[in-house]
Amino acid sequence: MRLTINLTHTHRHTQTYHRTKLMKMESWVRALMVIGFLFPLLVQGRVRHYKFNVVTKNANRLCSSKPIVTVNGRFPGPTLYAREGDNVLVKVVNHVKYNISIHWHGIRQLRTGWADGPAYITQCPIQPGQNYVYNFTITGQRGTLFWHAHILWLRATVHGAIVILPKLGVPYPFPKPHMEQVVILGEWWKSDTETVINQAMKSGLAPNISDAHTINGHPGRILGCQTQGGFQLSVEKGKSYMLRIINAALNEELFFKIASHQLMVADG
Ligand SMILES: [Cu+2]
Repeated sequence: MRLTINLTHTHRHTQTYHRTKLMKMESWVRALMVIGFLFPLLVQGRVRHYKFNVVTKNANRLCSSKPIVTVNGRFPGPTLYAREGDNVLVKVVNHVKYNISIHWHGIRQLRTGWADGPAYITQCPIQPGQNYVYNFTITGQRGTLFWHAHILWLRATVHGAIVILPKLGVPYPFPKPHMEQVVILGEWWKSDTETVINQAMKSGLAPNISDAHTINGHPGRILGCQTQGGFQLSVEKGKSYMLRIINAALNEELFFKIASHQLMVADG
C-alpha cells in the first residue's frame, strides 16, 4: 500500500482531519505487516529450496550397463514440488566432466530470464566443479511441467518432473483424484548418448534410434534378460488416478494409453 501525504492543505481543520485519517491507515498498514510476519504463507508463496547434484551413476538396462549423467544419482531425477506463487531456489552443483545447464521447461520466467536455463542463450553453462543457483517465482500457472538439461544430449538422462500445485486452500478444478502419479516417458540407448549425438553431428545423418522406451526409467520386459520388469502402479477398482504424464524422449512423439481403460484430460 502506498501512502501519499498531501502537504498543500493550510486549513487547520482539514489538516487534523487528514492526520487522523492517516493515523488510521497507518494502524491498518501496521496490522497487515504483523499478519505478514506471523503468517507469511497466507500473504505470499513459500520459498522452496532444492539441491541438484549432477553426478555420474552406473545404470543397468537391457542387459547392459553404462555410466549416465544424473541429478542426485537418480533416473529420472527428483520431482520438484511447488505451489503457484512460490519462489523456487535450485542450487545446481556440477560434479561431472561436462558443462551443464538446467532448463525449467514451461516455467514463465517473469523478470528472471537469466534463470531459464538454455546454455549459451540465457547463461553460460555451469562448468565442472562449479555451481549456480536458479531463482525464480512461479506465477499464474499450475499443473505438470518438467526440467531437463539444456546442453549437448544430457537431457537423455538429466530430467525430472515439476509439479505445481494450486495455492494453499485452492482445490483442483476437477474432482480430487484418489491418487496421483508422475509418469515420465523416455528413451534408452545402450551406447553412450553423447557418442550417439556426436556421430550424428559428424555424419549429418539422423541420430541412431533408441534401443527402448522407458516409463519412469524402466524399459519393458525383455526375453532372456533379467530386468526390473517395467514400471508398475497398483490401483483399486473404481477409483480415479491422476497421471502427470511427461514426454522426456529426445526424438520421438509418443502416444499413451492404458488398455481397457478410459483417460480423461484434467485440464485446468
Ligand atoms: Cu526445455
